[in-house]
Amino acid sequence: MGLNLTQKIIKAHLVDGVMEPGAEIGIRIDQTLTQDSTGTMAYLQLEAMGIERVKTKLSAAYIDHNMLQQGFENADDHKYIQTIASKYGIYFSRPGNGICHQVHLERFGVPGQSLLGSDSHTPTNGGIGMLAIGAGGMDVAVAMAGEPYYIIMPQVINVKLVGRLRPFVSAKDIILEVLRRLTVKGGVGKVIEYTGEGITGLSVPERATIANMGAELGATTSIFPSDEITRQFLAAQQRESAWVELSADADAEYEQVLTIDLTKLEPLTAKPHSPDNVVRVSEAGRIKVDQVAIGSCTNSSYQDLMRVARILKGRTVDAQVSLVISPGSKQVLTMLAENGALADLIAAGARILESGCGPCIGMGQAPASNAVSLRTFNRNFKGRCGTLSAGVYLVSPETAAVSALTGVLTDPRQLGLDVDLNIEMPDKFLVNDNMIIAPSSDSAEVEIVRGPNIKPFPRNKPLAEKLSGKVLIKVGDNITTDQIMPSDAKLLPYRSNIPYLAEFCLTPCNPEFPKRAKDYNGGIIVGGENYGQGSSREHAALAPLYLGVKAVLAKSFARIHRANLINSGIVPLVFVNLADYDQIQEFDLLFIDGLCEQIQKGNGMIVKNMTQNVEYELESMLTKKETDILLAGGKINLIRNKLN
Ligand code: MIC
Ligand code: SF4
Repeated sequence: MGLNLTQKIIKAHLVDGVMEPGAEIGIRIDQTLTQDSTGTMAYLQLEAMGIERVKTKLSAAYIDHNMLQQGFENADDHKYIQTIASKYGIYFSRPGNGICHQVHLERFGVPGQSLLGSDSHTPTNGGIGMLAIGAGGMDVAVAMAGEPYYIIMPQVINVKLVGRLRPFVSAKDIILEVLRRLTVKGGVGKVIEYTGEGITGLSVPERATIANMGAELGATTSIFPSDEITRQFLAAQQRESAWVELSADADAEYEQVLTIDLTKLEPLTAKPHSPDNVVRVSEAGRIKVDQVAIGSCTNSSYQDLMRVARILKGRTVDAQVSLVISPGSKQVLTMLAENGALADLIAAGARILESGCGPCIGMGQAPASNAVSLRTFNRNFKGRCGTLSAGVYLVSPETAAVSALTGVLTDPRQLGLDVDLNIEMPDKFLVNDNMIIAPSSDSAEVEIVRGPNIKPFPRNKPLAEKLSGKVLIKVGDNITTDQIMPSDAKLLPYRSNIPYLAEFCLTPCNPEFPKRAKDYNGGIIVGGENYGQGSSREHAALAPLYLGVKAVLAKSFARIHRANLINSGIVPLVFVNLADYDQIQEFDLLFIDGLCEQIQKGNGMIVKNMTQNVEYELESMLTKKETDILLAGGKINLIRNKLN
């Protein structure tokens, strides 16, 4: 039996374990990336490991998330990351150079290599044929130190694309269709592999749009083959030598096959407040729009913004709409400036933001109260845009641009615009790496600059035999890390200050949570399905740790958040009987006896509800590695123990 592409790349990187679905495997990591909002923590952890230079083929540190610099905190973080990067052998992409995933695709991504990034949208580089996985900062730090990355061998789902997209229908609509079919938890424990003749009609950035939003499926990653289109993209980026041809064997097998006929696809939108709440734009009803935001790591490539410019050229944005555009990279922005498209955007009334994440992570452009915001981004979780009462609709750049003109959510085909949206990929991109700083060749010479905003990260103690605590909060399904550890313009500057952030932990679910945790000297969180979906921020584990949370009991967990909990020494347990979740109440006192022994034995775990005088069976589902991490009280303790 042949291998699919995921299996081929994993096989080439396998350093531990066997490639059987469900088994724990260790893979060699070729490249890493960090961004500023998870980077400070990752580099503090790297420092704690005591190595001198990173051991990867390439590591890059991007500044793209928080660039408002409304206080010294941000600038402190940037300086810290810049000096650490120089000292440890890491390329530093300066603020203004663009969004990590977009720049990485342009300048560093290599088909067939593995990439681990401290950002959940790292799979974007699956568009160029990389095995690109998002993880918590701690895991990325360990990979920089040359250690393998451990995952459960994923199942592979094949999405077969046939036919060609029709005008005004785009790559975003493909991934929205996948989300509609599979939902936000349909990809957990899986890799989504794209094949079929339909992919030959998609450029590398279009493939990257699709791979990017595989994160919203909860997937470990998504991947496209590396073909002639990939070669042309790399050649146009002056990196043809990085190209290798890669595809699945003809007789490869998959866990599940989904076929999407691109010819039949229509413009889609994900309605508030979940990326899988997908309907046809034409069937969404008449929705008045207050804001349109175009950009993010999903949709800010040269092709995307050229299409937007063609739609807007010679027209004016509706009087009731604020249109903001954040180009994905300096390369994209410069090319638009040189060919005049930028002037068309500005003339139409678009507000041009700097190249970075911007409104996608709530860094500015919070909509008005009860506003409707159309965004080409990837997440529309409640409150993420900075306004709790606003509703965000996720759409393609074409739908966004046309709706900005009409002032209502509009199927872009309906306006009957006579514009050619067939944007050829350039033979040559404008390559100028002057905003990427190579690391110093003399580490000893570089002094690390540590401003007052850089605080040490919290550490846990080795696991105790008895665990007891009150249920501090009980939440429902699909709780996001944006709810567990909110991020916006007010909080993002404090990503290296856990004590401050902890004051906001889980407050979107219950404003009392931090106070409760302090009053009861810590305790336990109870969650529903897919607890911790979304961002890779380990702050969603470190803040609870700081508040004394010892365990999270849930119906199921999102992959990255579960790993972050374990890395912090917080025990994640899964209900065997879902009825127990219904029965358990806030403030119940829970007790686990013989915790270490039960964890070492594996699986079944008895949790006593002292308040209700009943017992529950939960599963730990820990691998051997995860067991060791938990027993040590977190990954940093385990590594320290090893080094000593
Ligand atoms: C996001 O899109 O939520 C972020 C901000 O990029 C996060 C990382 C973070 O919280 O810093 C992610 O996706 O991992
Ligand atoms: Fe940045 Fe948004 Fe992409 Fe996260 S999803 S990396 S915040 S652009």
